Amino acid sequence: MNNLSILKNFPSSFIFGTATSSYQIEGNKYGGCGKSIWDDFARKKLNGIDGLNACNHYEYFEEDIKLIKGLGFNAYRFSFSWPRLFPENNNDINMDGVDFYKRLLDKILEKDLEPFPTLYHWDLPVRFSKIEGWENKDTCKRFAEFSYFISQQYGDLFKKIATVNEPWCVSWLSHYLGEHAPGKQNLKSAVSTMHNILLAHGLSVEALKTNNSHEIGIVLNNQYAEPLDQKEENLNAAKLFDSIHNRWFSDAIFKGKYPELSLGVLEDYLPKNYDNDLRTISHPLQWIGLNYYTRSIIKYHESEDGINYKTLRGFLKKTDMDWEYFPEGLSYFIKRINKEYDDKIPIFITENGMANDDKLNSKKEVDDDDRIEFFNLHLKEILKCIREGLTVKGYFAWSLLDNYEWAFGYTKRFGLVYVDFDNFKRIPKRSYYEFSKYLI
Ligand code: GCO
Repeated sequence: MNNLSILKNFPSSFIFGTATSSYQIEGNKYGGCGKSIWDDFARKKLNGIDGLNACNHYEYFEEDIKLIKGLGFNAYRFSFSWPRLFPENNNDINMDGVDFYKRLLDKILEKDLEPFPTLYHWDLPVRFSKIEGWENKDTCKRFAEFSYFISQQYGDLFKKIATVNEPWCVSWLSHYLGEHAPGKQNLKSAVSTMHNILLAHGLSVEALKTNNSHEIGIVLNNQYAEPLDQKEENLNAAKLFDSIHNRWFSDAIFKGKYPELSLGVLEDYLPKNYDNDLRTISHPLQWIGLNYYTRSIIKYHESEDGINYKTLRGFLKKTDMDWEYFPEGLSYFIKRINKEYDDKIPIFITENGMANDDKLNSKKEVDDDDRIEFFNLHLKEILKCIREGLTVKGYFAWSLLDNYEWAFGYTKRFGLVYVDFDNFKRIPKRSYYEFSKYLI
């Protein structure tokens, strides 16, 4: 049996928390929430499996915050839902929504947890589809207004705030691979979104800066690129994957430029004078969030559009998403941030976790030993980084609850807490008790 006794070795100042996102847990049928691009996508592409109910966190949030406290954690990462706050347009506020996040933040603070809110975790109000969503710079401006609103409304209730969650998913996964809303498969759409979502981040930083007390960050997801073998074509393919998936976003944010390798294939699709925006995109940040799950094996594969690679799965142990366990990648990227971008910036692992085929046993318990192993292996890497003097300051397990796993609907369970989606009953898994055993 695996355990998490490693937790005893972490410095007392290290932050442990768990992360969620609005669309995945809240349930948009409650509290006057408006529709997002995910409702539309679910209707068209996912047989209507959507976040209508999700975990009904809207009604169960007090129980959920208690559950976080019960883990011995001291922080909670969640996201604001733009369509909940502005269901119809950017002027008419839904007061139920405003009240909901006030009650949520009050509860978080009452339990002595540090709130780590995110402004955008993919639930773009569906009305923006009419103007092509993130392909249109107007959406970036509206996002800056939304950021300002949040800062004005709740700014004295949190310190740290993240602008955008995983710009790669917002752009490449959703506009080139077509796997997430809005489900486009078009290189031009993808590249303009890769730029605009970063511009939206930069404008959001400017809007948030009107409140001096914020510590502003962004959350990037990195995936390790393992070349299939040492053949030159595969080595180069892995470099291109890394450049598009990872470096595009971190180079822009930390260095104010896009990597040459990516520009070689993508520059033609960028808006004219994109250079000017890079100054806005690279405003200094106070912290950086890193989400890490797995690696991909990369093989050269010629393609008409110049994206000459293919991703394969390897032979390491896999999670229920078919993602390989590759904990070494986590320390690799922590090191990269400190060595290549900024040796002082506080790094928070804002997501890490696994889907497991969890089932209730005869005692109505969930024994998720594989998840405990997964956490243990990744925490080991983090501890190594701390001992090397790297600036990693916190770790957020993805996720508190089994929830709506996007295009996979409710079939993939990532939670520390099992959810019965028929009646919203929450049942802590063994991994939950492992954290609390060492942290309380
Ligand atoms: C992410 C996503 C989460 C996913 C998780 C597992 O930020 O990648 O924020 O919403 O559920 O990553 O796929």
